[in-house]
Amino acid sequence: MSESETMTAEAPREDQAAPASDAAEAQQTESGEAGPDRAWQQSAKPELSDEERMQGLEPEQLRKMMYDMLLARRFEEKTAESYALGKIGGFCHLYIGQEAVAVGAIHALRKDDYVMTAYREHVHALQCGITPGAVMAELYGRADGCSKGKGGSMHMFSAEHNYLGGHGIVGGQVPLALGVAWKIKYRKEDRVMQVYLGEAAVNQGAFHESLNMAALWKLPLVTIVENNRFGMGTAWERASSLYDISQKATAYAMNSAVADGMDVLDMYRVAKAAHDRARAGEGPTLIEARTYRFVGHSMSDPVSGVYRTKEDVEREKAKDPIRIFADLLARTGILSQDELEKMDAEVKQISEESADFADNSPEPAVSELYTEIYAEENVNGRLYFDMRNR
Ligand SMILES: Cc1ncc(C[n+]2csc(CCOP(=O)(O)OP(=O)(O)O)c2C)c(N)n1
Ligand SMILES: [Mg+2]
Repeated sequence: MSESETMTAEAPREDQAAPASDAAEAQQTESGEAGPDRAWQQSAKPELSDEERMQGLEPEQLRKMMYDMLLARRFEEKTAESYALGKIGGFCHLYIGQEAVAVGAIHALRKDDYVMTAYREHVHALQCGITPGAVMAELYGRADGCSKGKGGSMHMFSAEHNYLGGHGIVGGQVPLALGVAWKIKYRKEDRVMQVYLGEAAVNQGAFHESLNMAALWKLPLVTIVENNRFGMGTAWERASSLYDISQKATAYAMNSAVADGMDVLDMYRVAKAAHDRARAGEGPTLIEARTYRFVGHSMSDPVSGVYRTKEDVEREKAKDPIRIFADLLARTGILSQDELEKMDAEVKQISEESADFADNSPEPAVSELYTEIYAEENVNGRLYFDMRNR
């Protein structure tokens, strides 16, 4: 990792010395356009050749990254279809457009590392190795879902895959992840805790308390802010006095980096460096992944209209992370157009099969209502909620 990508309070990054007046200027922007573009100019994505971008990764792993992003996209398209048919109920937030973030960063983890995220989580769950069938069955609220059909879209979980959810309270997962990172250090394990959150959560108190403690105790916590520019319908520059999220790390003398969240290899590069530091006992890193969602906030929000225009979305779609990576793999001879199409047909088939699997999975038994809760049944068949009568 080059010097320019990390910073501590002692050694601020040159490219991120954004004057306060810039933030004020960005705030005056009504459309949300000027802020993001200006901020990108300030951040440092190094100019790399194709070879450097691929970081010596084996062709097989590069193809797997492509496969995972394609599967994520097709799986979520199938999810949207099933939702429209009424097979999935409740809240449902899709990740379409943001695939490179979780796919790149989780490829840079080992299987025994932990992942935790918010409610836009289907792809993180898949990437941790939960099968498409178990994720889709969870979306359908069925017994074969990874949370036995009791969690739904926002509360997937799998201890077996070190996937710790799936959290609906904005920012609520960050202190929990801090606790896991503390556990890793306390037990002297060689593991990393990777936690994701949306940009709208970073002005919450719990985020700052967690970062401070993680830095103070040099915990192996890698915090990835998925900056997709909107918290529901509120543009980031209308909600925050500071545009550049990675700068928040300076308050805690913590390493930080900006990653191109539309580039799976940039995500891999930045995350890998953060994991190496965490394993070496050098403490936490804050990563700001700049990305964009091509779909509405949730299934009940239109793609464009009120807070962003159709043209805004179309402009960002030109940076589709799947297209960008497919072009790289084609021109370097790693994956031809034909091979890509075959791969696409395969993941579409898997997505269809996951929906069939979910359809055929039973509803959870009523008795499941009383398991995995913070209470136990007493002799009268009533629930103890405070455990005092045990
Ligand atoms: C504590 C809390 N406040 C408000 C909400 C309602 N809410 C759900 S999603 C959301 C926007 C969060 O945006 P961001 O963190 O940027 O994540 P994104 O949806 O863009 O992935 C809000 C305000 C909530 N779930 N929890
Ligand atoms: Mg957001």
